[in-house]
Amino acid sequence: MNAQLSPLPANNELDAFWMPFTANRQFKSGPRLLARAEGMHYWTADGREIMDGVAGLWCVNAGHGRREITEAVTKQLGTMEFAPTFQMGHPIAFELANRLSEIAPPNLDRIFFTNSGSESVDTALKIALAYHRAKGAGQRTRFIGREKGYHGVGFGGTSVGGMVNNRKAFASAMLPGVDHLRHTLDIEHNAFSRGLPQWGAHLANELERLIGLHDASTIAAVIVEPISGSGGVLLPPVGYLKRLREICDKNDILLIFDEVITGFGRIGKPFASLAFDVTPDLMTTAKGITNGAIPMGAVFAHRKIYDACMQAPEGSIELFHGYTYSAHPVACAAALATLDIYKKEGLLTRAASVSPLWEDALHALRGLPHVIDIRNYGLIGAVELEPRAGKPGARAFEIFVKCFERGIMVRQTGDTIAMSPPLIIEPKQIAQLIETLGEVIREVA
Ligand code: PXG
Repeated sequence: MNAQLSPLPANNELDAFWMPFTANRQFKSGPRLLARAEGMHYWTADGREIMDGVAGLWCVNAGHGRREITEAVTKQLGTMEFAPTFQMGHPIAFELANRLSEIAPPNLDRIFFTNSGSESVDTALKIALAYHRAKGAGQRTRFIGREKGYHGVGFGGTSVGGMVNNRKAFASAMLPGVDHLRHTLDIEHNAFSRGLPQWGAHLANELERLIGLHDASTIAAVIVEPISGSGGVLLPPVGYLKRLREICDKNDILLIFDEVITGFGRIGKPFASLAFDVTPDLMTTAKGITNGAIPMGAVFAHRKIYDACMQAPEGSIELFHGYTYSAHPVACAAALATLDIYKKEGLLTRAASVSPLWEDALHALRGLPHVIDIRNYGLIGAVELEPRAGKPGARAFEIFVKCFERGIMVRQTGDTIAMSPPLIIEPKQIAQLIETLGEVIREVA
């Protein structure tokens, strides 16, 4: 597969595309262009094979180029390319909601469709407000997020998020009344823990402190990622999420799990909430719902929330919220085909059986130069590097670039290298991925 796959843009043709979350000028002086994908691999525009260590961007859980999805999408485009879902409906939207409700955590079986993780988050925050209002508690307007959390880029998601670079330029436009729990990363206590760290469940008690400060009666919801992805793969200490659930229950505060990354099999169960046995009131998803093939997101709401909102007068719209493309028929077709693949190939639970091997492979990198922590759960892994003095992120960025040159794609966030391969990854591919990363880490000073 060495033939050039598509015409390369000349360097002066790269300016029009203002790239997201990208160092545009740096990228455009040495572009990394992907042109084709199949199974576990991408091919660059000049024909090099790259193993995908991040499932695209944490979304291509069943691997690339799945024919079944392509066929379902093609068929749907030929049958009905668009249909509205405002005061109208189309059958596969209902079919998809029913299918999702079958794999949902207990009672989280009312599904609101969006087009991305960011929209799912903003939708969930709005549903939380609408729920309290419907229950006569409209004064509950505060949200509690967490440091280093990532909840997309809408104003709501940015406000509850906790990554400083994503917030600082927009500080004046953040939602009022948002507070944050401290994050759960503690390398001093938990370095190189395999799976969930033992130390740190008590960090959840900080929610009680924030409740003491603001009063429970002002707080609508707490939102956390069960495992933070973008913030650098931060794991919940054993017992931490259960404790958050208890405190929320005691204070009538809704608990929202942002499962945009952890959903759809990433950690060995359909959702992290099932893996950790903690059921939130709202769950946000996207990415793996369509294997990344067509944009789509979904908010899973507890029945009690849907039912409370359905108390509005008969004939009135219960929730003044929705997107032109909510339950877009082509996205629904892609999602249904994706769920079929997940089921047929057991992919929603496969990470559980592969993760011991994944864990061993990753932890073999312990002891390499500058490696200060390794974190893993399910098919998520992260290697934390010591930052270069005065140049945060530089070492990890160099490793990311070198990995790409050597034929593996990983993600860099700060001084963390994160990995989340397609759930179809085979043992020898795990070995290749981690060995290549190890070679690069040895070379980069
Ligand atoms: N919530 C979580 C937990 C996410 O990880 C979003 C919301 C937003 O989703 P959309 O579809 O609006 O991008 C995300 C997105 C990375 C990386 O590797 C992670 C995401 C996006 C881009 C890069 O750091 N997650």
